[in-house]
Amino acid sequence: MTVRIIGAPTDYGANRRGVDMGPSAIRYAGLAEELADAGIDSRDHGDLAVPRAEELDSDRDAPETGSAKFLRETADVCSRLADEVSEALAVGDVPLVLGGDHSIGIGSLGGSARNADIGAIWFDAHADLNTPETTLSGNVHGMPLSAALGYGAFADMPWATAPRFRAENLVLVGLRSVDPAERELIEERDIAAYTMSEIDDRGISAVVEEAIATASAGVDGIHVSLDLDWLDPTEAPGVGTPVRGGATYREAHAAMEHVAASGALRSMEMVEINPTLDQHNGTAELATELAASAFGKTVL
Ligand code: DIR
Ligand code: MN
Ligand code: MN
Ligand code: MN
Repeated sequence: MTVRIIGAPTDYGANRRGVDMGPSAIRYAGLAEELADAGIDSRDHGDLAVPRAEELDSDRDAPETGSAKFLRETADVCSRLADEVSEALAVGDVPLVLGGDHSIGIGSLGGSARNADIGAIWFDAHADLNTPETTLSGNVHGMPLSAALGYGAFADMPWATAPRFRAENLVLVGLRSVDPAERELIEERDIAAYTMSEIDDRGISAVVEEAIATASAGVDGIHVSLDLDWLDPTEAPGVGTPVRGGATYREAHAAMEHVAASGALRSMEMVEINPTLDQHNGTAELATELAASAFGKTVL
């Protein structure tokens, strides 16, 4: 197995500048070395070209799509990202996408689901299930799952929908900040969702084992999306939207180890790292360690 590293340095989808430096921060933290030390082969395919937000007009919302900032630019980057991800899979590589804000999940899911049925585990404080109609922020990083599943205005955006990904194979893990409309959607579509309270009660291993079973049921593989704000801000302060009460260092590693042990991992992404808000690049360093665990690093 070769891990193909693909950088997607966007910040179109987030309301604070700095997540576009995520891919650099993760590479500088030693991702390739961390993987090599663990005996994991990787190849870095560099970054997608992403025009800077300052050079664009931020309020180019098309009226038919409601409120979704930089939607055109997001569509462009995600279409190219989906191509890269699906090309990597076609030659047998496992894509590891480095964000960037979470809107790039639209491209990762789209590429991963192009030639296979997939499930997804979404490790995140947030549900990322807003639509252009329900969003309170206009930030597309709060919408990638609705985009991939074709909800709301996304139903008419073929670039956004992941062809072979269905809600019954989506599992949200670590929720602690959910908007009212997202709560309704989770209920309505019967989406599997675990809050931090459930992790407190049942333990991370039981929850993640169940999540893997649900996500991988009847599909060819799973996409793992790791929003670093899933972790507690004491472990991962360098993120755009920190929420207290997140996963611990050990819980995060345990979760990734279960992912590795499942043998179902098809593609992965790590998003929302903002080195300008970090302490000594610690959040990116943590991300490199978690990637190694997800791809099978063991102590003995
Ligand atoms: C909020 C925050 N639900 C939104 N979402 C975030 O803007 O839609 N996602 N921070 O990562
Ligand atoms: Mn997210
Ligand atoms: Mn989040
Ligand atoms: Mn986000």
